[in-house]
Amino acid sequence: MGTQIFSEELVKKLRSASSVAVLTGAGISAESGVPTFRGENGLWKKFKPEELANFQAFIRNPQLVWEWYQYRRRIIEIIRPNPGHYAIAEMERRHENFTVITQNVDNLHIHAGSKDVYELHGNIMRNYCIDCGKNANDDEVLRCDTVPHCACGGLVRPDVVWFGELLPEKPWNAGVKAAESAQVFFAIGTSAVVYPAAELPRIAKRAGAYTVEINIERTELSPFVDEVLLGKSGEILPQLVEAVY
Ligand code: BJW
Ligand code: ZN
Repeated sequence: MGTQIFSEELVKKLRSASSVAVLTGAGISAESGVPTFRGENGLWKKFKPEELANFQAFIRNPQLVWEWYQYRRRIIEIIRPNPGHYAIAEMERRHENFTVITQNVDNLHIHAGSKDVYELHGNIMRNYCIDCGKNANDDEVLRCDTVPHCACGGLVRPDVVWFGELLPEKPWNAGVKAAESAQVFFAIGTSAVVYPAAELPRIAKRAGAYTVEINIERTELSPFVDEVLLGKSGEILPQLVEAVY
């Protein structure tokens, strides 16, 4: 683990910031053992997320899509937050306003103790009926190997946001508000190619935030931020907490 040197500017800005926001993506959970969607160790080499994570795919082959989610639930059930999640929870305790906006569906920020968490793309542990909208979250559904049916006969789907679907209004609005008011904004472990989530760091930048990207590689967002910290979030974030507070 190399020792990360942080810019004076970042340290100073963080020390005096009352409003800080972070946008996280699959990369923050990579060190916990959750495969990312894209990039080097992206799990979904066989399937592009665009091919499975959409409603048409579910209607065409509900069993395939259901199995993909069951497979991922089995991973998510047994993993734990990593030092990156814990460092973010620690940062929350140091600022008056601290918002976690996550594209992840894995609950790891909550498990790490973050309180102000907004899930832009839903939550993999919840399900609902595509016909009547009723929630279907009992153990039986979560354990089902074959795609479950609701009492009304409708197919049960995971409560996540697929391509072409609108993001839930409350977390999206909260994310925009946090981006607009943050003095420091972090984009962590996201390839920043999926919109509208990828718009948030840009909104923050335009509103005057000091924007910082943490990623193991440069992304489409890198040219737009004030500072790129290259490396694993589970290593950089604890060092940042150590250096700043
Ligand atoms: C590390 C690390 C370590 C690794 N430390 N870093 C053309 C242009 C613009 C937009 C569009 C377009 N055509 C269509 C659209 C819209 C579309 C979109 O953005 N498509 C683009 C892909 C082109 N967006 C939508 O459809 C959204 N809805 C919408 O726009 O509604 C309006 C509308 C309505 C009707 C019609 C049309 C529009 C919805 C998007 C939903 C995304 N859903 C998914 C699945 C969620 C459920 C599930 O989990 O299965 O969300 S897709 C998938 O991608 C998932 C993720 O949240 C999302 C983002 O991925 P993320 O988190 O960035 O992960 P990766 O894997 O991409 O990146 C990981 C990063 O971590 C990498 O950079 C690594 O380097 C790094 N990393 N290890 C630090 N240790
Ligand atoms: Zn139903």
